[in-house]
Amino acid sequence: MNCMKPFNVVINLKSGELSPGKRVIRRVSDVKALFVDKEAAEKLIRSGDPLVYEVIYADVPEEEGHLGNCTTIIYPGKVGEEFFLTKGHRHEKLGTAEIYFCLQGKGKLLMESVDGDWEALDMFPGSASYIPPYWSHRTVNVGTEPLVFYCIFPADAGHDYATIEREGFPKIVVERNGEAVLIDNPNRKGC
Ligand code: S6P
Ligand code: ZN
Repeated sequence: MNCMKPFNVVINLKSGELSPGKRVIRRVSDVKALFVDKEAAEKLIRSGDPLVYEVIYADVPEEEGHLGNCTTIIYPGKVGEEFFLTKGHRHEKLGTAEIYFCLQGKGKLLMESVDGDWEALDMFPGSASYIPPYWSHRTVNVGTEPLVFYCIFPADAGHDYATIEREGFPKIVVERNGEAVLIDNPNRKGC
């Protein structure tokens, strides 16, 4: 029997710092393949390779029955005209859902179902977005401040990054006349 003890983590609702937690960081060089404008990505890498996002995980066993939880902080910025984003993934256990609770900032949650439907939900402080089973998900910071959100998911859900790396999302989010606009992904590959 698993006799793990209950525990708290403390989340700073403004910065997204989660303590104690385990941090993963992604710079432009880690996500450059996701952006359409490769030249702009290389230029950013040469000029200091800025941080795109951080994920801070609570220490929970990646086992059935547990709930993984973490904060994600996406910094404001763009590669060319495309806003900073997360790699995006679907869960290895495709039949697992997730909730994203936005604490700070302004974002778009892009999703695609295994049937090829797509959706984009607005993220804003107080929004709690439900990602159903069988939907891949990527988050985009469309504001000028860090986008901070808290995620809860089955701890054994796993991450499949390869499918999205290979195919891309149907839409990308770009800035046009000061607005965040969804347009077709010119690099989208067939499924
Ligand atoms: C995990 C959950 C989030 C993301 C995080 C970073 O299932 O969806 O914790 O891992 O927002 O995104 P990504 O695509 O780099 O894992
Ligand atoms: Zn997920």
